[in-house]
Amino acid sequence: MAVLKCDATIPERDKHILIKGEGQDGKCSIACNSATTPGDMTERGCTYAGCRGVVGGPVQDAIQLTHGPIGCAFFSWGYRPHIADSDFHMKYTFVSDMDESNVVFGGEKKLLQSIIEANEAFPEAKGVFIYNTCTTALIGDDGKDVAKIATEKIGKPVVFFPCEGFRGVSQSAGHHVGNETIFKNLVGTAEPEEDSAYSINILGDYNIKGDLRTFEPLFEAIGLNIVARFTGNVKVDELKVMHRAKLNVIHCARSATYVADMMEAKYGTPSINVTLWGIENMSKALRDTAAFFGLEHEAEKVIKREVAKVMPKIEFYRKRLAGKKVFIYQGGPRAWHWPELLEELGMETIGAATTFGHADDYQKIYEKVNDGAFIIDNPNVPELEEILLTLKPDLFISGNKEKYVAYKLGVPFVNGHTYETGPYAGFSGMVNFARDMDKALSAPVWKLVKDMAQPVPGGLEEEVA
Ligand code: CFM
Repeated sequence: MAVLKCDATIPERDKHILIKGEGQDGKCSIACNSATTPGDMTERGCTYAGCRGVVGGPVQDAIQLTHGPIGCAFFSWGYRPHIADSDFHMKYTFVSDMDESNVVFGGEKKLLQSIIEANEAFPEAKGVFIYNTCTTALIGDDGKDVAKIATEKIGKPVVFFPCEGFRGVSQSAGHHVGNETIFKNLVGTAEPEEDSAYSINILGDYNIKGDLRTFEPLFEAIGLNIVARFTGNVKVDELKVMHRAKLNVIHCARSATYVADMMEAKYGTPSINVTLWGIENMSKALRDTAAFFGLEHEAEKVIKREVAKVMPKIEFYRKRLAGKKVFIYQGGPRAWHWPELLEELGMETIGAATTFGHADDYQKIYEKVNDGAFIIDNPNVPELEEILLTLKPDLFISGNKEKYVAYKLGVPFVNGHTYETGPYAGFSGMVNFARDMDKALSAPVWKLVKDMAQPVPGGLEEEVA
């Protein structure tokens, strides 16, 4: 019998479920990062989504041009709040708008024309990023060649991302393509006017709802210069010189380790892994980074000052949140970052899931949850409903796609992807996170829902009960 009732017709899903317990030798042997089982209504994104939406999209002064049908451009535009000093990339999206006749006769001419037109309309852009889609890959358009011709024509870097949607099993492959393409086409193509011995890149932060402003000033306060962010609030010109930083500080290990590895191989740039969420983690991130440069003393001063500012507020929320049980469903790493934050607030992670996590992500989740915790890879909506009804978490942390599932079932919800208010990074962000969880849990509406709502007769709730 399937672990979850709703999986009776897709027994393959059982391999993607694990309950932490004895006899597992500390190893999380869950099936993950593999092709979705046919019939499973997956919530995953495609390779194009991971490349255009996650890694390339935040670059603030590039023309973000989708080579494909207009729907691909529309649905990858504007949903992720990776804000920047210039809102060019959020305000506009561009597409070659492939239609049936272009599919029959080829879209290369149309792509070249789109690049030229877009550049004429927005001469302030510092480059053009072209993202390949399933359609244009299947008909064999040579976007790379078009990019080469266009670079000469417009005199700016035109970068082609081979991120056709079907290329990998999830958006995770798109991160890889995004890293590799930016590395090969931009990194090291210019030299900075000034060089600093105390310089870092922040890799794998995308400035969701302004995350950067919570921690950038802290790194600067200990005496460090940030050359480039990969890719939150970054400019094309900053990506070109990022090879000159002395250290890569990796925040999202899933989406940005690739570029760190390539920089290490080519330029010898060392890197460290950090987590910029949570009081303990943020302190450790500053400490570890500072230690590389011999700035330990400065770091301690900053940590002491900043932690003192937020601790009274954290204590306030800790009293209100302690003991609450949480189910987490994130794209990848956040599912292993949040349990640590929740623990700082006295809360417990009773279940965790990711959309596209790899084995290393699941191992980290496994090590951070207690025995009996429910771990599931890439859950679909019926599975989520069943989990929320049987596990009965006090709080569900997930994303926009799952928000209404939680609301309908009367489960308090916090958006861990794009945040309720945010930002959630850094010391000050931890206060926002705690406050949003408290708001979700204490909202009077849940009592009304529980008192007044009637389950659908014969619905899932009855069946599970
Ligand atoms: Fe890294 Fe991200 Fe995440 Fe991610 Fe994402 Fe995101 Fe996420 Mo949503 S880069 S892997 S592809 S931390 S958009 S900012 S929140 S699923 S866990």
